[in-house]
Amino acid sequence: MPSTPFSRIPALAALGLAAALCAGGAQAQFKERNFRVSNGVSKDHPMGNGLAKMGACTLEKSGGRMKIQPFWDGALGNDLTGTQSVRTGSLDMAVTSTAPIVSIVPALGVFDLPFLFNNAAEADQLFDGKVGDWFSAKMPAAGLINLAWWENGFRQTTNSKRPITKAEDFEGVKMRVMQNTIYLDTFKTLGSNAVPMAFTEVYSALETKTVDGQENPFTNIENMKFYEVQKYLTLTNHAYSPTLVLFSKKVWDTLSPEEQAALRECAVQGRGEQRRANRAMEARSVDDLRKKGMAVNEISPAEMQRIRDKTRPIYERHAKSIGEEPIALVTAELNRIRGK
Ligand code: TK8
Repeated sequence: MPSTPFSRIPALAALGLAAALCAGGAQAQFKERNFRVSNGVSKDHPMGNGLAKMGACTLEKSGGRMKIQPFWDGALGNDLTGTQSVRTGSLDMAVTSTAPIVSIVPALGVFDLPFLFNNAAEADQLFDGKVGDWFSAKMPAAGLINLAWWENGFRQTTNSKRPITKAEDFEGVKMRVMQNTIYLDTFKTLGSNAVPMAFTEVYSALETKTVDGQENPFTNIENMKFYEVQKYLTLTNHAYSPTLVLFSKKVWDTLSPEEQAALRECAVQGRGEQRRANRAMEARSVDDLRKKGMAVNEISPAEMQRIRDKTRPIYERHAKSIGEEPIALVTAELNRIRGK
């Protein structure tokens, strides 16, 4: 007499089969993937912290099947060309500032308006809320999925000619700016000779004095070693740059719902880590950059007000190219956050 009554074997077998199917099903929801990610910054940038966190998360959720593979220093293209490759599906992901891709999604231009944000806390609230979702919802029409909003940071000004202590000191400085009409206008309005250029070309342009200066968050100034070719650092905080974590819609549409959910959840986990690492590095940056030989100065509140006043007309000049709705949404949300 078999030890297990026949009557019970089918049920046990069915249970075993179901368990195997579930396990297999869970694994079947995740195929072997290796998503390549383009970055313009160098390896030890806080973007690397974010991508490491995101990658550990996708490996864990997929039973080791979904890998994230970062490439650095624009090896797979600069912000714009890398994003174009993502749109065609020849590249899976790109981590990029919004400014260089405003030609693809004009509404993103609102974030280039000078002095739009007062601090990172209000930026986080805006990007991680319904207004951030509104802008992310604009991306699929361009063949892009924005997985999360990460941080580039508040932008500072460096140059090799002189300390910038007042509005007039910008005059005659050949300033590299991102390939973006609002940044071009901002620095022309301040009297600089603004030169649009991809991030990947900035170090050599500074080194050869093709340009005198550039503007970027502390982490980029330090990570890209601009301190080696720039003497003066002025704390202008003239704009807050967000970062997009873009995924190719062409590739996205081939993924299972579980794979898509894992990428979104892990990009949000990466966001927390990237912002944390970015802000920790920023907190040390002024000291670090002084130690590396930069002359660091702030501008007096009165002079900063003059600079703000000089750049205010830019809002009106670019309202049409950005679009009424994005400007109205961002303005209303910032007023709400500020309790106005
Ligand atoms: C890095 C760039 C950089 C940006 C720039 O890929 O180009 O100055 O601030 O962060 O996106």
